[in-house]
Amino acid sequence: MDPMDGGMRYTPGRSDKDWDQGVTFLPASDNKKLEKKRGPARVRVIVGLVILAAVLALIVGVLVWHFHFRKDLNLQKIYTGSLRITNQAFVNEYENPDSAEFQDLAKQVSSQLKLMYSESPLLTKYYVGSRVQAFSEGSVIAYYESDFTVPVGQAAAVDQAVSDLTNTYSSTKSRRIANQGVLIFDHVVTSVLDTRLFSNARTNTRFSQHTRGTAEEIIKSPGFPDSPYPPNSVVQWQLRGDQGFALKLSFDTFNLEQNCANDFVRVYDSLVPMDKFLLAEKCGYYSPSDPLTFISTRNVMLVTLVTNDNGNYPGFRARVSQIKRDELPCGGTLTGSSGNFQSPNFPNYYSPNTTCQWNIEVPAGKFIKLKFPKFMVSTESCADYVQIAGKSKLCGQLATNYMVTGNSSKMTVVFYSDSSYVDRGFSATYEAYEPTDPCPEMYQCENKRCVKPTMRCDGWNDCGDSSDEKKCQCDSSMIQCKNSFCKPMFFLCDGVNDCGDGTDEINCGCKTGEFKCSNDQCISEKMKCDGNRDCTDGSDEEGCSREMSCTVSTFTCNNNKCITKNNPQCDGQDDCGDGSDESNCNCGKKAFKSSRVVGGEDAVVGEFPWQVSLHIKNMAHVCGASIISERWLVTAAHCVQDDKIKYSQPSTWEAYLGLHTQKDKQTATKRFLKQIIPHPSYNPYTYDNDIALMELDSAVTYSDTIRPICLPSGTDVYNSSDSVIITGWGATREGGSGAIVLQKARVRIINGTTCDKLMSGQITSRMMCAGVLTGGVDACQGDSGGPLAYLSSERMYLAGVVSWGDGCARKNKPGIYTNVPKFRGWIKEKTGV
Ligand code: 4AZ
Repeated sequence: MDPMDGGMRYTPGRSDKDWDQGVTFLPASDNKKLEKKRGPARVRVIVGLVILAAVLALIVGVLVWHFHFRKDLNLQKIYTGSLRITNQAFVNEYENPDSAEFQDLAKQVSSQLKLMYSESPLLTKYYVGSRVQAFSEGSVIAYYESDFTVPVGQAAAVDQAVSDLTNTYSSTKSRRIANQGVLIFDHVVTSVLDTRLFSNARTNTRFSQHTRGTAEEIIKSPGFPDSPYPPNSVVQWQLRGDQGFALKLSFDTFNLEQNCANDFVRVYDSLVPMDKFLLAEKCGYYSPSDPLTFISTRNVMLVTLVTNDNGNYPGFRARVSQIKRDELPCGGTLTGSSGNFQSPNFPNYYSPNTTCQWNIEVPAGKFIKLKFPKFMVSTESCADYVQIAGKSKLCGQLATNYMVTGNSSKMTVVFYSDSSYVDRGFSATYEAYEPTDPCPEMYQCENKRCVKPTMRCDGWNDCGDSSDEKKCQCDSSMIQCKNSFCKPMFFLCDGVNDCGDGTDEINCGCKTGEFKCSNDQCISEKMKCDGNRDCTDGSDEEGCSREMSCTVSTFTCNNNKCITKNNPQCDGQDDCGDGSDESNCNCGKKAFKSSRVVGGEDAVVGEFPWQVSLHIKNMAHVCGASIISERWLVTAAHCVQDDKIKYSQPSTWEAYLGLHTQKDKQTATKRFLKQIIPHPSYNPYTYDNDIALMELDSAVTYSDTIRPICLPSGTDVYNSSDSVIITGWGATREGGSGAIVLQKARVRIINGTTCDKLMSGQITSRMMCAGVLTGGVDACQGDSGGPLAYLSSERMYLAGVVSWGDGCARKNKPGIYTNVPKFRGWIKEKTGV
């Protein structure tokens, strides 16, 4: 029944006649009667109207959904692919998409692709069309894009169908598609095109270039070097060489945004962007002295630059030349007692589809020890690998000087790379050893490494597998752990389980002046409620009366969410949900992906681009400082205290940024100071709150050698034994003279309680200690104000500021540093950073 007839529409009928008349002529005053009489009909009309409106709304809704939203439920899917046409010969005209020859062959390829997809009923339904993008030699390789419009729910099935179908044509066995068409295809490969490469929101540009003979062509990001690359762009460079050659692409400048999710360059071993032939995706900075260099398999390569709407970076410049792949050393026979070899193109990226085999043979009766000073072989599930003596495959990044020992005078080493994701490769050395004495005059670890005999039972894991610390008979200066480890005596009862079995922490109790944590750890009473989690369970910060946002042991996001994880900032994970823990992360990275202080070594140029040298004007280096923004430096308050010289006056100072060698001041960036803000609570007697801020008279421009260090959050914690780096031009021995070249040294965080004991109770919670307690490595005079840097999530954080110490590099006398997380709020308040 039509619902409209259910009383919604009023058609006067015979039986209604009287009622109708009565309605018309009843006196107005008899309203009640009127209502009573009209009641059922009026309700029916109202109900009818409501239902009518609902039905109309439903119809409109269905139509809107059908014509508007339904189309959004379809996805545009683009597959890029390549295939080899075995029964055609390449002609030069195929390089020109406007030529009749190109268009003729492209048409044939497109129609045969259509036939190929028609072999799958599913693909036939959603196939839109194919476009041939390019051809290259061999016999003829066609590069294409195929479009599909796919309902969302079918996307995975279509991916699978494309993959299944192309697999049947992927073998080297040529097939004529459905026995139709004249072209015979093989090596059909397809990949889903990354959606970032075909977003309509981006401007698309494509360049083609053919490098010939010994010529060297240049490709540059748009605007380079005069202006930054444009936002929201996809730029592609299709690169070709002559037949029989491979292409070598060397980026001599590469300066993109740090975050590859925003801007990136991809290099493909193909003429279309296919993941199967993706050699690398790169962003950030690479040094001209250590250029990124890629080698193709054949005479084609594709470079893509994808940018989003923010970030203002110079871009890249790369040289393209031709090489003969077989001229790169790859494998061979190696003899003699020692020697070395490396992956092709090392230390630059090895090429895809490479297999090299080295046969090493040392004098009879000796065994082979193989060491890898550098080993970086793409980690994609060991798709690329090094295999030694037919045993398990090595891949990924191995520790420096990773070692493998053989038990014969012969060894084979195979290096294999597949079609995608390349890396820098490896360098290797081999040497013969006496089977009876594998570590002459050294201690042999269980993992076969050799370490100095003095490293045995010294409390540190030098072997990497702790075997140098096992079965130790400790002398009286060491704690004898039950598990037979020895640990330095000052680790006794310091609240940290250094032995691993708790021996060093039993029967400790807590002494006067100490606070007992809920986990029985003892810490200095001064550390209770100081805003740092000194007890590993954080119980020293519980029940504190101070007002805090979230708690002291959490990170407060912009959206007021509290993150309990340690050091959540800039770790690549959006812990806050609003990205606030991942904002302002363009810091703490050196420009170059290359890789005084007492006991240190020369830094590499640009390795610590936040390091500043503070000079008294026209005189010499006095203190260090760290760049935290284009305008602000952090240094030590004791560096800016007046004595005979007015150190507190900005006009006293000149700051050198981007300096490496004190002799090369003229090449560094010099700035004068606008203001100096020492911490108001700095105590010149105790060195408590030893921190100061310096504002530059004008902003600096960041470069490869000038960039900021990250500031830790107020809640960041450093655990004892964490490794940190100190840098400076200070004295290289106690009482000695300053360094010319910037020095770096690695020290470890020392537990606050231990340190307070070693420093006779002079440590406050605004200080932290770091050093090597056996002595020999430390900051020293002239390093003050400089950074103690902590590496977290591949960024360096300003954990501390060099402050004071009892001499330099003395045994059991760590260096004392200002605890920067304590001053995070103050820094923000004064500088806005
Ligand atoms: C100084 O005088 C100084 N060993 C800095 C650090 C240390 C000692 C002295 C730590 O600048």
